[in-house]
Amino acid sequence: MAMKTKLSLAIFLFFLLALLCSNLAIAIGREETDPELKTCIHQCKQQRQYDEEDKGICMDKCEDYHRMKQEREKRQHQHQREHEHQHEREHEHEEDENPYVFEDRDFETKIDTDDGRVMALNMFDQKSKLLRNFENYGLTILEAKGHAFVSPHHFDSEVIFFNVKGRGIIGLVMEDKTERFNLEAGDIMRVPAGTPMYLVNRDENEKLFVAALHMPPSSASAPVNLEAFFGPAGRDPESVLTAFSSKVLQAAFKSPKGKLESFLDEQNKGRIFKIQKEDLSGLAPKKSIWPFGGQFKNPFNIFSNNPAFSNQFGSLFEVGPSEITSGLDGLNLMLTFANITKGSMSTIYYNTNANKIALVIDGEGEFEMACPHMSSSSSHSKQRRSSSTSYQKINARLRPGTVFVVPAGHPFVTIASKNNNLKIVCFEVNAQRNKKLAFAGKNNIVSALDKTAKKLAFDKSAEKVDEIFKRDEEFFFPYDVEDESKEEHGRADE
Ligand SMILES: *[C@@H]1O[C@H](CO)[C@@H](O)[C@H](O)[C@H]1NC(C)=O
Ligand SMILES: [Cu+2]
Repeated sequence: MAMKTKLSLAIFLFFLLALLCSNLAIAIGREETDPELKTCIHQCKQQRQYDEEDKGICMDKCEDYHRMKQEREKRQHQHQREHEHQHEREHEHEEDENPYVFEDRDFETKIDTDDGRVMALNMFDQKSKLLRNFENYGLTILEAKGHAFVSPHHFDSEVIFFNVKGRGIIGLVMEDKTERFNLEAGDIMRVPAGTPMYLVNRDENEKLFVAALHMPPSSASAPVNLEAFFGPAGRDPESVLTAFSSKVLQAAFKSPKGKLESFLDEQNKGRIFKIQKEDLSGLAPKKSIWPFGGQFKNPFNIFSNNPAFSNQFGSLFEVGPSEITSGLDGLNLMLTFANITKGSMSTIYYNTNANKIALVIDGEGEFEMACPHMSSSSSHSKQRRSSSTSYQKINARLRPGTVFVVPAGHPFVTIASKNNNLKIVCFEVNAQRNKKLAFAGKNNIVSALDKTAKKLAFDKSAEKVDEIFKRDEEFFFPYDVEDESKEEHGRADE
């Protein structure tokens, strides 16, 4: 017995030595028969004092140690791989720190003149896998100074305008005439793909802000193009006609050579320019006696509906495809407007089907979202979590002009600062059958769980669970928190 112990010790020491040359060990570990194992077995056989049984035991021990060694190497390897992986992910993360939030610098300037500009955010350009659900959409924002005119143009996408601020006029061209509509704050106007249109700021001083969602025409499903086609124009804005050959222009317009070109040369005012008061009166919409007379639907004001939720902490207005007069019928799109009272928050909720593109139009605040698709171990996160949890907190400060997107299924909150109401307009795409499901508030999905499932899910009695989740307010709450430094401290102690 004593001899066998001594024997195991010898084999152990042998392998310890081998482990010290671990580089070598890793290199050869994958070979069919480990030379070390061969040597070990060979040495067992060479021991003169061993009988056959001793030799057998000796060789078994060799095999055991060999197995252990292999396992250890495997673990080391795995660890190394995981480490490399983590590095990769961290790198990815750094490159695309927060693919869900967009600031000024993420927008492309499409038009920039003295009298106005158009900024565009094409989701397709963002090239993050996490934005797959959004890549067919684009958002443009028009900012026009007093009495500015945006030259007639069309898009090859459907456009849903939302008049954020100011007083506008939109002119839409049909085959044989133009229909004009006044736009007020909160108005939604659908412009079918390809419709020639122009916009005017009918106020002399106040700026006009119009946000527009671009989406592929009904049946198509492809990334949108935010490039406008300016037709009735000249050199600047450049008319699409300038792309055609002189011969084609001569024949098409029955005009002598070069006449049309010099005619086009005369427009040099740019894509947005200020117009005269007398021109403005020529663009004023006619009072329509019969509201359903035209080809286009009148603008629909988002505030004309009762809010879906409203209390002293905020209100939420919604307009969806079921609203026949909204123009959104058949579009699978819902527009929402949240007005979160200063110092309040929206509940933690998610959309079951809709993907949300949100634009902050007034106030400041915070956005938080849980996402399981991003690495949880960013280099600056102090709390390493166990590898099984990987809900990354996406957060951002919100201010006017910030855009954030929330894919379906992702729980999130928005919080208004103590100083101002936070106002957010959202384009929710894929809105059919969508529900907003909340984790907190009067109707929440936890309270709605049946008793047994509640008990099982939390490992607490259903009554205890209800105590936490029961709440009378719905959807908007005060953002009441204890001293923040205390909260941080509590977390660090965990
Ligand atoms: C937002 O809510 C405030 C009350 O908190 C109200 O005075 C204001 O008119 C609302 N604004 C909009 C645009 O609904
Ligand atoms: Cu995600």
